[in-house]
Amino acid sequence: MPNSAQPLAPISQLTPAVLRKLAEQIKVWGQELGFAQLGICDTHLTSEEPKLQQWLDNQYHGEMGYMANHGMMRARPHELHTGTIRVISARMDYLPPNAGFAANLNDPNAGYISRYAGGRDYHKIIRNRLKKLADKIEAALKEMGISKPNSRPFVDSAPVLERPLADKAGLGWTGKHSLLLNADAGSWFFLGELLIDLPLPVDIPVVADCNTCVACIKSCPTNAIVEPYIVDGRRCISYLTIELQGAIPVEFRQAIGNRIYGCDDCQLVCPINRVAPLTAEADYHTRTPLQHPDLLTLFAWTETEFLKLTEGSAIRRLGHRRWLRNIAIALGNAPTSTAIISALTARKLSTEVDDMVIEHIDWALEQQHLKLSQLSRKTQRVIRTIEKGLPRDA
Ligand code: B12
Ligand code: SF4
Ligand code: SF4
Repeated sequence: MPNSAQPLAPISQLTPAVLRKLAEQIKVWGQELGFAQLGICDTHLTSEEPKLQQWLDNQYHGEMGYMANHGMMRARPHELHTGTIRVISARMDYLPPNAGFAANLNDPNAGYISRYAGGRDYHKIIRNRLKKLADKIEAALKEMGISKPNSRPFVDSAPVLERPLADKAGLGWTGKHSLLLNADAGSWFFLGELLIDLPLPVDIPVVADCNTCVACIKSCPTNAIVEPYIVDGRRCISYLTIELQGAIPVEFRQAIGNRIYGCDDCQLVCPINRVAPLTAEADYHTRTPLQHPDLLTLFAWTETEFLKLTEGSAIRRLGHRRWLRNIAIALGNAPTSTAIISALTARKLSTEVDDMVIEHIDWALEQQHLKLSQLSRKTQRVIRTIEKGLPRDA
């Protein structure tokens, strides 16, 4: 332990051997902090820039203005946080136990909530853990008489290309659905990163690919994976139900089915996910009211109930209005029922809806009536057939 009065030496004093040992130690700390894996890469993402530009030029970001706002900073972590020379990329598993994917998707009277969102909001959890990792690095360097590194944690909302960085840091390879895949863990994990000015040794990217598989492309309900590795955000149910502020285009409403917050289909059909481990974080377990929830119960929540029952969850940011918008679509897609028609009609009169929500309710009512008349026409035909063909048993 150096004398506390002594000035600390600069980071440049660290030898390659010490940095190698520190990198190993950082990965151990990462696991102790609940991350499934950590990897280290440099900040050069130049080869990603034209692909990102093309994606933006194609308007695939839709209303996500934040994707276009920062120019090419997303591909330049050193511009985002000056001095950065390494990115410590981290992944954290979120697959909850008893996910019940098939049972939930197969029940049109229940809403489906993407399994990353049923528990506590991951942003805070991951940022806090990355901050703790930074504190451990700082303490270890101080112990060696080296000055404090300059670092900053990021997760999701920052203008940085997290998936390409994680790919570079050896955490997995990019699947055709554009998400990061890990041979031992599938894709049910979040990414986060610590930008830092320590010249740590970098990891080697994983060489693997999807081979001839195209399951995710074929299964996407809205054909959002327009080419292998390229997602047109505007078509993705995750964008439509979470990011989009206004009306959901009519062309996608039936395909959305009962998905009221996000979508997991491209991950559900992915063969690599067969080996995915369950999360060790109880905070990511799906809360009871959000596990296989009855659509009519959710639709009846007042704004106060919505805010209370989604406290601490990412869903809260959606707001009650868009929550009702999404559920209205799912109700329109549900089998015809007088209870649904009554609930939709009653909601239209509540003070909690605006024109945008009302338009979705009207669409849902139209779908319900359409199915009702189709059903009654069919039933009428059956009755006529019985009367004609089976007069004795009619
Ligand atoms: C914007 C965004 C979205 C948008 C757009 C999605 C998209 N694919 O871009 C929407 C709202 C649709 C979305 C949806 C989802 N998202 Co999102 N999203 C982001 C965000 C904020 C930015 C992604 C981005 O930079 N897109 C821009 C485009 C250009 O990047 P890209 O898709 O990676 O494009 C690259 C490829 O096209 C590649 N490319 C082009 N040609 C080729 C060819 C080859 C051979 C290869 C290898 C690559 C390649 O080059 C491009 C540039 O690098 C990140 C967090 C972050 N800050 O990075 C999370 C993130 C990517 N999302 C995440 C998740 C979990 C989801 C959902 C699963 C959520 C859900 N269940 O509803 C879905 C999955 C949809 C999907 N298949 O992508 C996780 C992914 C974790 C993982 N395992 O990879 C991230 C990293 C958030 C996090 N911190 O954990 N998301
Ligand atoms: S999340 Fe759903 S809608 Fe989006 S790309 Fe994947 S399968 Fe398609
Ligand atoms: S479903 Fe197939 S093509 Fe899509 S990401 Fe998984 S392995 Fe790759």
